[in-house]
Amino acid sequence: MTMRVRLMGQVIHLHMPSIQWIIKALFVGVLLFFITNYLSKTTDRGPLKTESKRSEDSLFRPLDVATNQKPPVAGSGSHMSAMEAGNVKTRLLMQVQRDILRNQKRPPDDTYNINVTLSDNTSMDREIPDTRPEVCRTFSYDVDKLPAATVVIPFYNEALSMLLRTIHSILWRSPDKLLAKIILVDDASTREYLKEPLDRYVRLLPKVELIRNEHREGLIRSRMRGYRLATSKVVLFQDAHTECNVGWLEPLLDDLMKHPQSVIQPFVDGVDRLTLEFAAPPTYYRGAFSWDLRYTWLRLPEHEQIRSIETGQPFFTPTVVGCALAVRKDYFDHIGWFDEGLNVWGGENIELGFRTWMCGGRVVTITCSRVGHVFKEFPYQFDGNKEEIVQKNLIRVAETWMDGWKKYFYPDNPGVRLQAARAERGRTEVARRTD
Ligand SMILES: [Mn+2]
Repeated sequence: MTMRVRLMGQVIHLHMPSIQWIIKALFVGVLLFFITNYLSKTTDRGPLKTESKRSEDSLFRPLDVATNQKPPVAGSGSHMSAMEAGNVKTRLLMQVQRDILRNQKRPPDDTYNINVTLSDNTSMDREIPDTRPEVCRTFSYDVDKLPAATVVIPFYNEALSMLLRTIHSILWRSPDKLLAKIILVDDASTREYLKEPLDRYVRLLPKVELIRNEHREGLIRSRMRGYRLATSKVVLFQDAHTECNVGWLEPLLDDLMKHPQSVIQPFVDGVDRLTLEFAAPPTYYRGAFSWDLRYTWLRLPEHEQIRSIETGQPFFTPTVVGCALAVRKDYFDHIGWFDEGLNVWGGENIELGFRTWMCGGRVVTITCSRVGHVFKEFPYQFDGNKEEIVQKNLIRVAETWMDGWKKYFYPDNPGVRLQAARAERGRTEVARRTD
């Protein structure tokens, strides 16, 4: 059977088998088209699959809740935070963060006395409740008229994620213009994760400088080392396990502009050492001291607390808290810094409180500035005998500032008597040996 087809004046005889072949060829063609199309799509999907696997694998997922949350913001209106303005390579930063946290070799949680496992798995940029009194949110500050601040953070064998969260919270919640620098002072830490891994991370962050002590210097001398490098008008000293809340910086700077002769502190909120919950204390406290010169918290009288909550105004504080304080550089130079004759830790905040008040300055807590602090059982690690070092410091404070009031310090302090006795025994032994 043939079919005659006229094509361009020519008559073509087509045999049926040819027609069948043409139909078959067309069918195969269409089939091939669909197959290639399908294959090309699946090849496209290939890398996507790997990509999503990679991002699942990334820091965001296993290590935190981070990406599901809105980033925290700097306090003053549309001002960019130091982190936002810093052109941070977020992806790289996250990769390095994951890498250094996962590969760190650290002792178990109880060595730190905090839940480091939870901290490692919690976002460095987590959102925390705004604990300020309502009225503080209505205040606005002219960022252009406020001075910039340098934050000095000494650390010794700190948990890595705690330290990073401290830095992140400052970078996210400080307007770029108001943050001059963060100076980290490594007080000769021995843990490896604070060496090269931390260097690598810090290089990716804006405004962060890391210096290291060759030998243990203690908290006080480490702070002073950082202080001497600061060139901004205001300097803040902060612990390496703290978390700054929204709008924390502006009220501090504002107060120091209005009252230059001040040593001030933010209102210290609590970060639970086991649950990491960030919360304001149920009642307001101020830093004070007992007669043995230990730091204590004294409940603020009710009328003072009400006034502070309603007006957002600062309240007077006998002594400064250890974990976060701010001072103008010109004033701190004038009153003579921390007493560097004090060793490691202990007494320095009471000493600074005494000195400031007695030299005509003022110490206040800024209600509208909130900084969370992890209260650990051991505030700072000691190389030597902790009690002995602290007692020695306190005796120095008492001898320097208490004059006639010393008589209340010594009897109230059995530790000092013990130490004095031990020192006496030591002297006798040395005398016997040198005889
Ligand atoms: Mn602390």
